[in-house]
Amino acid sequence: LSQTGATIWLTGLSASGKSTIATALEQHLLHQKKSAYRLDGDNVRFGLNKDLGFSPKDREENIRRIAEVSTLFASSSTLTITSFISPYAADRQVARTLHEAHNPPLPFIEVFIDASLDECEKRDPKGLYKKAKAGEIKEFTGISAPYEKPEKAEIHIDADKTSVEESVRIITEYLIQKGYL
Ligand code: GGZ
Repeated sequence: LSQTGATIWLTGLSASGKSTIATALEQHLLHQKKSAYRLDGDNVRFGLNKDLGFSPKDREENIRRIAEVSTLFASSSTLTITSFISPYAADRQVARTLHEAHNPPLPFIEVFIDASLDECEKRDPKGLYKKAKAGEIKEFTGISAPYEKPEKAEIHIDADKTSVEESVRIITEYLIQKGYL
């Protein structure tokens, strides 16, 4: 394949719009006849990682495995899009380092889907914030568990003010500029 593999690593709160943007981006890339694959909770947390919950240790292991899998996909020349909260900076760094240490190094593009907690709580599509505030869900990111904002993300999207289409455009412009697309 002439295509370069890369991992596009979305990070952000629950209800920030990660999955919607990841799906739209995947569709866009497939329409461009690029090999693209999306990893998200639906195909990872219910399968490979179904033994894991949401304690700090389990999230660390969740992200470690996803980092390994995304490295495999990216090394097969696939544009790999991951869509996980990945709240800990150290765990995201593990994912980045794994890509950089690969031979040849694989591009790792961290994309911060920066929606305010206020906005996410307003959206609350699954009622999870409401349950977390009522104490029915423990260790919920943003309420009773931390989210460490990225400080060196390649792309920062102000998700309160940016449409899904515009977000896809921002990411694809970056990929083109870097020669990955
Ligand atoms: C955060 C939780 C939790 C807790 C269940 N904290 O909005 P969703 O529902 O569809 O996406 C969230 C998803 C987060 O899984 P990740 O694998 O992305 O998390 S991490 O990267 O931190 O390992 C949410 C649901 O799972 N969910 N309980 N306690 N989100």
